[in-house]
Amino acid sequence: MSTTTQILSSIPIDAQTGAISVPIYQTATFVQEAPGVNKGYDYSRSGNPTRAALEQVLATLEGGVTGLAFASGLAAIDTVLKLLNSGDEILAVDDIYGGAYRLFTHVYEKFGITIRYVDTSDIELVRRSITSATRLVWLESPTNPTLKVSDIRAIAELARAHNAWLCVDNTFTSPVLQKPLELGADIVVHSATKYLGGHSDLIAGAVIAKDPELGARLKFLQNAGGNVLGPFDSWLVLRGLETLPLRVRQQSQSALAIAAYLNSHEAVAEVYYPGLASHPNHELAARQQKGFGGVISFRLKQDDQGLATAFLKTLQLFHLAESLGGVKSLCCLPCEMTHKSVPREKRLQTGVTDGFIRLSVGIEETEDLIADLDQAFEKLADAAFTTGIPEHLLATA
Ligand code: P1T
Repeated sequence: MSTTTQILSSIPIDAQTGAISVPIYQTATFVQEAPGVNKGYDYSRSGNPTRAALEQVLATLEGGVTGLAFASGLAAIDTVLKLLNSGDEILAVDDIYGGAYRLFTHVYEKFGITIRYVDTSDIELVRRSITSATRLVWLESPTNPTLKVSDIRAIAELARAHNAWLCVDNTFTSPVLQKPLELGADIVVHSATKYLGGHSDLIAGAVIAKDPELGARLKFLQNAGGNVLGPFDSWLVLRGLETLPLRVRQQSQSALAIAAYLNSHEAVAEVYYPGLASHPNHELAARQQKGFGGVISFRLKQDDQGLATAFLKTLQLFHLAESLGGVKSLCCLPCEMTHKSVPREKRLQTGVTDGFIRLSVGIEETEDLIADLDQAFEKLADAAFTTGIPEHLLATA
């Protein structure tokens, strides 16, 4: 069954009214017939029918048993971390979303959890780094923002052998392109703010677990912590999901063409996109994913923050904003935006220089997006690439 068919057929028709769109149960509580006697719901933090419909679709889509919807991607990640105890260790990919880095390092370390960041695209390094204290292996694949790809199946085996859970942040690919639970992961998380929602109009997160017992522990933590997604935003994510495969297909197709365009541009030093044959993990990505996604990063030959800023401000269809995965194309400068909470030395180690640029490709026509990049390169070309950054572009940078 295609993913679109799977999504559309797993969104329930309302049994009471036949409504084809899931009703928004905008309620805090549910009237009980007698104390403890109810129709399956007692209080919307513990469970809400609109959220429950979304959670079921999320579980189905990722091939899991339990799906849980949260108020943000970070709330989802936070809930997974609460599975750990003081003294436990997380082995995490070294190139990671800045907010996840901040939560791991500045919140959980103080509770006695050790976090070690390694390049998980190097399986030997993972093998050498995993210890008997490792309880959780944390991957983004592809990573934010250098699009590094790790071997999920091989790492799942290593994690299992060490009695550790493998959690994969599947935000960048979405279940349309990659299903980590089928590759052996125990937990998948999403910033549903991105591709799942798809329209840059909400903040949401998701956790999906394969094992019912682990799912029940996560559901307990969801209710205990209370970081749930509200009914209206649950409905928005459900509506976004209906077009997820169509959007992701278009975004991946455009991104591949844009990556190839950037790769052949004389002003570009390096393009980070797993769909390019030159990407160090291209073969693994082609095997592990059904497509390469809509995020591309690159560096200009003149790797300079001012020049990159001027370039970004010259773009018209790519809007300068945090986030990714929406229908409108976005661009950003990770060092000042999404990855500002990662110390500069650490950023530089993973290649995220001060001039490093990230693009999120939307659903505009491919040629219009390439034309937009082209006009930005042209404006910079004469003055900037030969004699430095033009004053008028830097004035508002
Ligand atoms: O923003 P929020 O919904 O809380 O999701 C956090 C998050 C988790 N995981 C990944 C891989 C992410 O990229 C994010 C959020 N990222 C951005 C806002 C960004 O622009 O990269």
